[in-house]
Amino acid sequence: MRVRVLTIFPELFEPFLSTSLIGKAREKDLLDVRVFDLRQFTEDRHRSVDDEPYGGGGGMVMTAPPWIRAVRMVAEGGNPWRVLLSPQGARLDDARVRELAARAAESGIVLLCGRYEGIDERVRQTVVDEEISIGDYVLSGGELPAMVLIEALSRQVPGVVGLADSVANDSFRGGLLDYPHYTRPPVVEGLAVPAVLTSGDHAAIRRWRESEALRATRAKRPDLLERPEVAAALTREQRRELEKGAGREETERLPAQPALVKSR
Ligand code: 9D3
Repeated sequence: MRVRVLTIFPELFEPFLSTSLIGKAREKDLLDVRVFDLRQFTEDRHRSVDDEPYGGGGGMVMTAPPWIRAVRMVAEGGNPWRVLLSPQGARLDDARVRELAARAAESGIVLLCGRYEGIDERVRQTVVDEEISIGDYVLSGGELPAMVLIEALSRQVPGVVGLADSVANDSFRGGLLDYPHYTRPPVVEGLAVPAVLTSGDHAAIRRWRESEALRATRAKRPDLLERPEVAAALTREQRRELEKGAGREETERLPAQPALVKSR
């Protein structure tokens, strides 16, 4: 997957792109990311990228010409999908990540990261295919949203995410929240691990996890259960649990007696 980033803060991307999953994907050539300094595409002595807004008002606006030159240059004669990270964009979600990943795999993608109060509208009109926001809160620019998008897109590239992770993938669990996880030590602050998880009964463990995933979803994100594709993916057991009505309480775990804590 080919990704090109345009920003006035290229240095923000270096550690992100070298670390963990993204770093490994780039080493394996599954991901080809290049970050460009927008100032390289300026033509004045001061390499300026902003100016005062027509019509007045506070703040500064990013000027169009460097953006337009930059987007055309980094396309390298190809036809990449051009995404402006912007508070005015459509909210990023799993469906949009998958759509964008398909476009990026096909043609590559260019990410435009704005700063200041905004970008001259003619940039959007001439060199942008789609505007994306990562949520309704104010950030200082499009750089962190671009990293969020790069990480989400990379996870859609075959071979980037390991097998263990992909079987635990949302689509396998039908869009419900995750079940609770436990690891050693067996008792933390007087709270023991649910006994079923150390029982060795794999069918019972699977049922418990399905039930806990449903309980967590109902308690924390009941809106997810309204989605037709999520409702359709419920198991018979889960549907029966839902029909019983009121949500079950979180399992209370009494302080474990040290003598009863099995070491494994
Ligand atoms: C405080 C300034 N705001 C006046 C109403 C407008 C504004 C301009 C520029 C707000 C944020 C920004 C910078 N943000 C982004 O470029 C951005 C962003 C975001 O702030 N939140 C969520 N997603 C995104 S994507 C790009």
